Amino acid sequence: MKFWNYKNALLIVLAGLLPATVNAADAIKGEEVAVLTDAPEVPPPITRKHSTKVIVNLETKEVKMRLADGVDYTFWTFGGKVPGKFIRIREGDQVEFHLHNHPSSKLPHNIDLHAVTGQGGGAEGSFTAPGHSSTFNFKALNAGLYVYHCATAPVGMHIGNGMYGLILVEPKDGLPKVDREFYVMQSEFYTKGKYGAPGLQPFSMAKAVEEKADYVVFNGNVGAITGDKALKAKVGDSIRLFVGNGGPNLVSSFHVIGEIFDKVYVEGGKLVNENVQTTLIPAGGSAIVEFKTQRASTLILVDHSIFRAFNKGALGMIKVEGEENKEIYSGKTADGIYQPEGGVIQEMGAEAPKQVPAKNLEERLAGGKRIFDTSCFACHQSNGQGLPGAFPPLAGSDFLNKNKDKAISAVIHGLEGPVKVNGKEFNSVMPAQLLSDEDAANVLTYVYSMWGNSKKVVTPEEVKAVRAAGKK
Ligand code: HEC
Ligand SMILES: [Cu+2]
Repeated sequence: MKFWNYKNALLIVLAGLLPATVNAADAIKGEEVAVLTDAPEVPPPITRKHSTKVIVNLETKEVKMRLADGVDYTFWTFGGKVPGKFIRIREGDQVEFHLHNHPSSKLPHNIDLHAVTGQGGGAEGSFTAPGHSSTFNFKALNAGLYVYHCATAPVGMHIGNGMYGLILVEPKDGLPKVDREFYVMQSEFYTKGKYGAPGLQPFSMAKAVEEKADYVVFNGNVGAITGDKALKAKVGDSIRLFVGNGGPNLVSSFHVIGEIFDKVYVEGGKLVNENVQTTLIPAGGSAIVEFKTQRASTLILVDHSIFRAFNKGALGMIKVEGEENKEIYSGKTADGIYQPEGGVIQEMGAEAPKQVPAKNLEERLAGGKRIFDTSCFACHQSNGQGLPGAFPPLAGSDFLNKNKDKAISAVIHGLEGPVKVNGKEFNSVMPAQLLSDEDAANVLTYVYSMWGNSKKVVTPEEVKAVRAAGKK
């Protein structure tokens, strides 16, 4: 055989071998129906080592649900909740996607999966009228954590009403094993009434266009993962959060108060960053963050665009149970007095500058409103409604209305440990408010005059007496 023939024979053999090996790993073997979960649950990790045909069944549905305490909203959903069902597949899988639009829907919907390489990410093949189903197929070419959303016109309105979720395409070799995985998705809502305005709130197109969100939330409503509904973990657990941002408009500065992310899969892709405090998650984007819990505490999830966290709802919790570890964090070990220039400065904080006392109830209420709007509303919220699981309500609060001295003491001395307000337990810390007797009297009189409270009047003399009696 001539050399030429050898070479060709070799090439032919190679050409035969190469595709064969690629095909063996990539061949679709068998089929399965995808397990879908509601947030904060995540479907179990994929353990199979081959590609398969995955059948996904997802239903669009328009449902009225809670947006905040006393506030309802008609959400448009993938699977009946916001965010939509979590879908977990493996790189190389062949997906047969069935989108069903519930007969009770008022509108047609479709789905654009960012994990799809194809026209409209599937939107073009999935436009579905109420009471109909659409089927399309795609191959999961790229591993990563991807957002999906409705892309029916007006697109902003379908996304703004809750139509988004996450699909994870696990890399062929899987993700490293962790103890707990959670699904968290941020998004905003634009309502006719402002934050906390009660009743069924319609969508505001005008505010959405101006990007003036009334609510910024994790997992579809204010308090979805706080208090009793906090995510739970144990000391020593490795935790992985699949974090998405549905938008429709805002970029999230995702941060967990009290933790450092050991790893961030930046933008939900392959690049891993380490030792990260805050990670930016674009609208229509994601991140995978991982950390290990080292001590018992309540970790607070926030959008560090911080007014969103404390005034619009972008706040969640992970309760980590187990040992406190004083070496990692000691808590306060000393509370000393700091007087670089003698006692003068302290005086100033509490009492000076000398104030003109209120001459009548009207002036007391006006002064009180000013204090409330600067010192109290950030925690107790603008209508005194509080934040479930975090800050007790002042509106209609039995604690407040029952005992004036205790209310005064809470304001001037602070309050910590378990308290019951309207049957709900709070166990947190209210810092002492640095207010003069006059200001404390004004703000409490104002609070008592508002939101169905008992209209008690608090005088500076009463505040002075409680101050003199000291913290009980
Ligand atoms: C940094 C957040 C924060 C600020 C600011 C704050 N509070 Fe509180 N407040 C709390 C927390 C937390 C509690 C519950 C404490 C506990 O769990 O023991 C509380 C409890 C109270 C209570 C008793 C419980 C109830 O709901 O009736 C009153 C009254 C109260 N606060 C009034 C005020 C007033 C008036 C101001 C402004 C001058 C104010 N607070 C500022 C966080 C805050
Ligand atoms: Cu839609």
